[in-house]
Amino acid sequence: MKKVILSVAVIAVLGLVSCKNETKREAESTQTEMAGDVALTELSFGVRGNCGMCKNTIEKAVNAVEGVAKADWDVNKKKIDVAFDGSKTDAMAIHKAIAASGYDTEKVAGSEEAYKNLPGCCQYDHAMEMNQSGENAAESHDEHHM
Ligand SMILES: [Cu+2]
Repeated sequence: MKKVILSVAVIAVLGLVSCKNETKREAESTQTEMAGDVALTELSFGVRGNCGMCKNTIEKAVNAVEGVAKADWDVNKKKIDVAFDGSKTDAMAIHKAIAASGYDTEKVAGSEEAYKNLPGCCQYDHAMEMNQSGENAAESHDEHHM
């Protein structure tokens, strides 16, 4: 009989404890929204170049400009897509950065000095057409797709 009373007491105590623990504290969901996301300016323009190494050089030059969020040069189209924070930089600063790395853009001729220091395969033709469709190279050999 004693045992029964004891176990009832134990259960009662446990019950109390667990009740205490379960006091629901509804964490108010304070979802800090990243509302401060800056609106980026997107821009595409022609840039001459030959190959994957050119791509690295050009994109590196653009990414080094403060405020640039994206730089993607297309080797087939001879064109770059950039996105930047317009409060930190502007299109001309990006053209100049590319030109300083040795590459011609639609607006600024590439630095001759930097051009001379480019690897031989990267010394593109200054008469090269910019902003190409990019389709000639890719679609003339349909059989080779994937
Ligand atoms: Cu190259």
